[in-house]
Amino acid sequence: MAYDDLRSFLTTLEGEGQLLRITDEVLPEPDLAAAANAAGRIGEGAPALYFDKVKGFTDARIALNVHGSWRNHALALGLPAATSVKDQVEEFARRWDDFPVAPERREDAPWRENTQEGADVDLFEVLPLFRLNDGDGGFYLDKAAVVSRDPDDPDHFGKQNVGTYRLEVIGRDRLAIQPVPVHDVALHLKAAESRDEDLPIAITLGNEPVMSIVAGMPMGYDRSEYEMAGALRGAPAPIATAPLTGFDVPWGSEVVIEGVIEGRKRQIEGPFGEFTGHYSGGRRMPVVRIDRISYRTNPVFESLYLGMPWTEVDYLVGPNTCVPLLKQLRAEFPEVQAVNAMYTHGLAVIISTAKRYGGFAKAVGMRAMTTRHGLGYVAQVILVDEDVDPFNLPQVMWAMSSKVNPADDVVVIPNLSVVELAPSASPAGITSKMIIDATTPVSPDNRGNFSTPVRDLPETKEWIDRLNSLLAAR
Ligand SMILES: [Mn+2]
Repeated sequence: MAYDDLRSFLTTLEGEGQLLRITDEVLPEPDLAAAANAAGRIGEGAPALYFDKVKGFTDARIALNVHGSWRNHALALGLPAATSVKDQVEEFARRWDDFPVAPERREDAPWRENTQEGADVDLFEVLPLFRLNDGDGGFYLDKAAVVSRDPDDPDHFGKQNVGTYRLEVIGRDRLAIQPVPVHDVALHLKAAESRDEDLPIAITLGNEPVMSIVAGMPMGYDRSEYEMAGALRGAPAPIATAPLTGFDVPWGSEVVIEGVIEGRKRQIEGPFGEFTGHYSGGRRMPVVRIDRISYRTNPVFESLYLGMPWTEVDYLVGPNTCVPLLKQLRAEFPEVQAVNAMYTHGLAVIISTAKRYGGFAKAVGMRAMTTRHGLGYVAQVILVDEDVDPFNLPQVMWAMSSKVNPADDVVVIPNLSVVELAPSASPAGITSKMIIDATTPVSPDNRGNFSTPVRDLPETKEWIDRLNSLLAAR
């Protein structure tokens, strides 16, 4: 089941018991963010939250925590709500191989119903804005898909980028944007500024749920996010042409904001409580001028709470970070079994791999650091044997505690690149990185006393089934 817009997904969530309508009147601050924060503390079954009685707003519909549990993430992919995390990642990886699936261009986009242009542009009239964490410097749009094109190759569909970047509202027609250097929009902006031009952009809010997953996924520069969304949806992604920029945007979005990133202009942006679970302070960032807003009648404002894990962002960028790394590593090292990159967008990664020969696992770890995503993340890699499930943290801790001889198995490489937001980096953007090889050494790396591992008994699997059916029959 593929959803063409946010509203149809919210309807399904409600039918599955995975959307909670808050019918009491609430305060915009701190209630909205605190409720979304609380949803992340409830656990794997947490619902999406829907508010439409917010004090001070005569007209507001706010959806939070839409991807904020494994049940909701499964439903977004059209899987049964109870699908395990491991099965969701495996199904994600299977669908990845269907790339590219051409999008379907449609007319009559619902966001054409209402328009603000030029001097009439006023974000505060369209969106019920509220702050998330109590140290944030302002209102943020943190779950938008930002569309831009490569100024040096504007007709290349794959180089057109769709990404999620944090956006601070700094005026009724102005935003500040954070283009992290390892991300595609920064390349586009750099190209525009080197020509002394502005960079046109389209910002879409309230998107169908797979588009939100793809917009936060590390992908090759010239691979189209729409063609990937088609693969993951199992159906072509519906797109439409944005009226001002002519860019391709999701057909079903609630709001489409168009304008330009003004070339060579910077303004203070922040602070903002980030996906790292820490604030990033105020820094000089590029500025967006909004020239046109198109929006559905009675738009739903979708936002996302983020902070100390787990919060919605951890679900949103969990599987979508694991699978690209798995695919890139396996292309060169078919021995790689599974990748768990669900910790802080892959700042820490656990990889299970078979070993070709002694020293092999450490090479896999170094390769993970030099993937496209790894250049900005992957600061710590734990390697485990092929029979250890990297999603099973007790097994990973067993491997760490029983297989690692620190002098031989911990490798620290100084002064590598990392996103500036990484709190432990010093200076910002530079960090040492670490490989912990928790695999069993193999020849000619003859170390330790690993000759006789204890395995599950051959009959154990049969007994699992037997115990489960006896328990079910009680
Ligand atoms: Mn891209």
